[in-house]
Amino acid sequence: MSVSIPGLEDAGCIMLFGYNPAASHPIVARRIVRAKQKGAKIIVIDPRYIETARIADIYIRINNGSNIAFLNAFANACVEGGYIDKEFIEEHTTGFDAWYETIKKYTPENTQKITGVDPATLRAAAKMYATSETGSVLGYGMGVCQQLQNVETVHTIASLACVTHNIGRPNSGVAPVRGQNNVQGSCDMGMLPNMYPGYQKVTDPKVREKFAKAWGVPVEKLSDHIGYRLTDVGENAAAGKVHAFYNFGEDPLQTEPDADELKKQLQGLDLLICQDIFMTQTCEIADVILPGTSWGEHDGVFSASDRTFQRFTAAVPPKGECRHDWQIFSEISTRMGYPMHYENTKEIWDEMRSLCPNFYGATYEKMEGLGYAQWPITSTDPDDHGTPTLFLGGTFTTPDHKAHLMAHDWEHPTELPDEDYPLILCTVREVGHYSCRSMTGNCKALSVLADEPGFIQIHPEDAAARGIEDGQIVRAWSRRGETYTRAHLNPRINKGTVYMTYQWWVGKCNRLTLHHTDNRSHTPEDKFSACNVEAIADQTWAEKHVAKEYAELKGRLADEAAAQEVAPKGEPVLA
Ligand SMILES: Nc1nc2c(c(=O)[nH]1)N[C@H]1C(S)=C(S)[C@@H](COP(=O)(O)OP(=O)(O)OC[C@H]3O[C@@H](n4cnc5c(=O)[nH]c(N)nc54)[C@H](O)[C@@H]3O)O[C@H]1N2
Ligand SMILES: Nc1nc2c(c(=O)[nH]1)N[C@H]1C(S)=C(S)[C@@H](COP(=O)(O)OP(=O)(O)OC[C@H]3O[C@@H](n4cnc5c(=O)[nH]c(N)nc54)[C@H](O)[C@@H]3O)O[C@H]1N2
Ligand SMILES: [Mo]
Repeated sequence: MSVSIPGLEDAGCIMLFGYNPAASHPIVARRIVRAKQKGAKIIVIDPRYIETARIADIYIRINNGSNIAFLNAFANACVEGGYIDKEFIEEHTTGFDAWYETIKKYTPENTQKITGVDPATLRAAAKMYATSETGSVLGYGMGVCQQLQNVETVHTIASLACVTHNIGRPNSGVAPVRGQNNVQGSCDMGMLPNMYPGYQKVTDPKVREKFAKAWGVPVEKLSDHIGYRLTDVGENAAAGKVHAFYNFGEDPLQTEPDADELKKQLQGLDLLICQDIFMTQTCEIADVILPGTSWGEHDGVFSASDRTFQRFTAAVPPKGECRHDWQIFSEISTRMGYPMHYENTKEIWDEMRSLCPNFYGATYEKMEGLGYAQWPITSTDPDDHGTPTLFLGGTFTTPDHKAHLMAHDWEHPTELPDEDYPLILCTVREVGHYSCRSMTGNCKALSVLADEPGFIQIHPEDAAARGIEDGQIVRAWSRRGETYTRAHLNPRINKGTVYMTYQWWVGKCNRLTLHHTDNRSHTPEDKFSACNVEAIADQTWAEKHVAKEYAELKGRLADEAAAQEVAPKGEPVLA
C-alpha cells in the first residue's frame, strides 16, 4: 500500500475495486465508514452489491472478468473530461503518449458490452475519483489479483493514480489491502522465490555477496536461480522435477485450484513435509509433520498491509512437542550441516535489520507495547516511526525516479461459460471463516454460526430456472470435479455467476476451480471458471451424505493426528 490504513479516514474519495473489506478486513471497513462520516465520497465497483455498496455514492456492477476494459474506459473518461494532471504527468511520469495510444481505443460506449456498465455512470465515477480536492485512494483486492490479467490490472490502476495525480500527495494513493495477518511480512522477509528479505533480488550479485558474507558462506552457495512458485509445485512434481516439498503454513489441498488433481500430484512426491499448527488435509498425506506453535504461543513481528511492523508476545507456553517455527528451521538447518543458532526472535530481527536498509530503523524498542515502525524506515531515532505515505512529491523508486505509465489491452478470461457449463464460478470470502479453515473450523463457537457443507450464492432467477430453493443442498460441478453445497439465494449478486467461499472442506470449491496461472506472478485465476449447478430431489439423502462426508473427514484427520509417531523417548527433539 502506498497509503496508511488510519489515513484512509482522511481521503476525499475512496474507490473500492474488487475488494470487500466488510467481510475480509472489518477494521479497514470501519475506517471507510469513518471516512464517509467525515465527508468522503465512496465508489464501489464489484459484480456483487457488497456491504460497502450500501454507503457508496456510486455503485457500479461490473461484469466478472472485465477489469481492464473497464479501467481503460475509466482512464479514457478522465482524459476526455480534462481530469488528468498534465503538469504532474510531464514532471513525474514517462510514457504518456504510448499509454494513451491504448487508452484511446476504449471508450465508455464501446466497452459497455464487455463491462455491462452504463457510460454516464462510468463518467460520473471517473469525475468523482479524479477531481477530489483532498485526494482519492483506490483500494483493490482479490477481484483484481485472482484474474488472468492480474498484474496488468495492477499496472493499469497505478497508471490511473498517476495521471490523475492521486499518488504522490497526502491522503491519496493505491491500497492493495493484503490477505493474511502476516502475508505482507512473509514477502517483506523474503519468503518469495525471487527475493531476499527487504525485496533484494536473488539475481543481483551484490546482494548475494552481502548475504553470503553475513552468513559466513561462499557466495556460490547462494543460488542466483529464481525458485518455483507454490502454484507450480504440483505440475513440477508430476513432471519429476520436484521430489520433495516442505510445506510451511499452507494447506494447498484446500486452497489451491483443481484440488483433486493436485492431491494426485503431491501423493507422487518422494517426500512431503508439513509444518502446521493443525492437522490439515495436506498434513494427512504428509510423510513428516512438524508441529509449530500458534500466535498465542510465540512472539515475533507482523507486517500489516500498510508496511507497519508490529510486535506481539506469547500469552501461553507451547504444549507437547510443538516448537516455534524459527526453532524448527534452525534445528533442521543445523542437522543439514549449516549450524544455525538464535537465542530469541530479537536476534533474528536485528540480523535482518542489518541486511535490509529499508527496515533498519525498525528496532524492537520502537515496537514495545503498542509502538510500531512503518517501512521504509532507516533511522533508529526512537521518535521516528517511518513513512506513512510513499512517493510524496512524486518521487518514485524507479532508476529515473519517475512513474512509468503502462496500459494493456483487455483479454477475456481463460474458461468462458458455454452450453455445458453455463455459469461463471467466482470464489470469494465470508466473514465467519478463514482461508483453509483449519483454525476457524476447529473453533466450536464459529461452527454454530455456519458449518459444512458451506454455501453457494446463486441469483434467485438462476435458482428458479433449476428448481433450487434457498437452503437446499445442491450439486455443483465443473470440468475438474464436483461438490455438494447449500444454496443461498441472493439477489445482491449478478445473474449468471455463482459465488462460493473457499473455506469449506465438504463443499470444496477448489475441486471445481480451473488451475490456470498468469505468467508473471503465477497466481491462479480463482475468480473465474465455468461450472453448473443442479437441484437434488432427495434432500434427506443429501443431508445425510454431507454429514457423513464431514464426519469421515474429521475422523480421518483425528486418527491421523493420534497415529503420529512422536520422537523416540529420551531423545530431545531439539539438540
Ligand atoms: N473472514 C475472512 N477474512 C479474510 C480471509 C478469509 O478467508 N476470511 N482471507 C484473507 C485473505 S488471504 C485475503 S487475500 C483477503 C482478500 O480480501 P478480498 O480482496 O476482499 O477478497 P474476495 O472476497 O476474494 O474478493 C473481493 C471482491 O472481488 C469481487 N470480484 C470478483 N470478480 C471480479 C471482477 O472481475 N472485477 C471486480 N472489480 N471485482 C470482482 C468479488 O465479488 C469480491 O467482492 O481477505 C483476508 N481476510
Ligand atoms: N478458490 C479459491 N482459492 C483460494 C483463494 C480464493 O479466493 N479462491 N484465495 C487464495 C488466497 S488469497 C490465499 S492467501 C490462500 C490461503 O491459503 P492457505 O495459506 O493454505 O490458508 P491459511 O488458512 O491462511 O493458512 C495455512 C495454514 O497455516 C497454519 N498456521 C497458522 N498459524 C501458523 C503458525 O504460526 N505456524 C505454522 N507453521 N502454521 C500456521 C494454519 O493452521 C493453516 O493450516 O488461499 C488461496 N486459495
Ligand atoms: Mo490471500
